[in-house]
Amino acid sequence: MNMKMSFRWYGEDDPVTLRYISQIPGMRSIVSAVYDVKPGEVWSEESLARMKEQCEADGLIFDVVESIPVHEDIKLGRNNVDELLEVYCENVRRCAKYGVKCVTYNFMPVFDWTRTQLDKEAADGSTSLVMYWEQLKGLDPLTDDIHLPGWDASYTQDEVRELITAYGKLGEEGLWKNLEKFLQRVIPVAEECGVRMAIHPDDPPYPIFGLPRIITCEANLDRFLKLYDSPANSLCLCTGSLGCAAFNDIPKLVRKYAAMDRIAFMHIRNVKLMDDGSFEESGHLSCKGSIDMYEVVKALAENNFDGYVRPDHGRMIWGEIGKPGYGLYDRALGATYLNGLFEALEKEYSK
Ligand SMILES: [Mn+2]
Repeated sequence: MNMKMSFRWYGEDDPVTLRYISQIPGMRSIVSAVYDVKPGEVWSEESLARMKEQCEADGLIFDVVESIPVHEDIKLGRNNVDELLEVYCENVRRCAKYGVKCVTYNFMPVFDWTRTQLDKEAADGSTSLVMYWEQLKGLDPLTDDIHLPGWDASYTQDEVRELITAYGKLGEEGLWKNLEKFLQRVIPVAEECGVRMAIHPDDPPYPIFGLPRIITCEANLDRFLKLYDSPANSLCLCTGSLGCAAFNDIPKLVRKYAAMDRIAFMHIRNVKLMDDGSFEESGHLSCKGSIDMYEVVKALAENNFDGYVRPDHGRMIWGEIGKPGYGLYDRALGATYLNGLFEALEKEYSK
């Protein structure tokens, strides 16, 4: 097949082993990261070499990194930004040295994603991540003690308040400016070492608690790609993140950016949108959510997409216990479903 099927692995502490991942039909690549250092620190070559070896021992290729986190001070454009950008570039070079071809990152202020519950039970007993506006309403992180699931617990409430205030002052245009500075510095390094940088969209793709969000919609994706016109400056197009806003037409976006060869990585999962803008993560099938997966894969196949694909979050099924969204079973079912769609559509469009 043209596309490269991949699976996220959280390293040696992940209850899902590389051996199990290698048993999923058609699995090729591992998406991982070095987890024992903080953002803004250099990744050790030993850790990268070990990751590469471990994957190869199970017949898998470690060639996608998700993610090299961007330090808040880079996003905020604080005084130490040059030093932090140099560390970032060094990490890209080191990843490339150990075979990595694609590096995912995001430019979301403070929180990588927002959900109100990680184990919402469906009628069939499976559980998944959800965001209900009803549960968010009336909460103000500047005055309340909020601990939403998935938020970095290493921040104190005061630190969170300080960051939220700083981002409020920075605003969207300030964040765009700092993103451009990041790209000007990092993309030439990525080009030099044969890596495609893939920005992950904001999840969800609209402001939360007044924090600016910029990787959200077609106009902003266009603006982002124009900031640095190079295949090394590409998208990690996450159908579930962009798809939890009704204003995003996912197959249309996929078709457009695949035709421009500006998608390096596809995160494919489904979400079920509610009338009030709330959403539930659902199984991967088209019939289970609001996104038509046949149309998404068709848009890729029409454009001979040969980048990376991974089944993004799955539900917890069959009694599995593990990291919410990142169990083995439902993501494996997602990969198998996607393999079927890709085989059919790639054959259809390569004729
Ligand atoms: Mn994603």
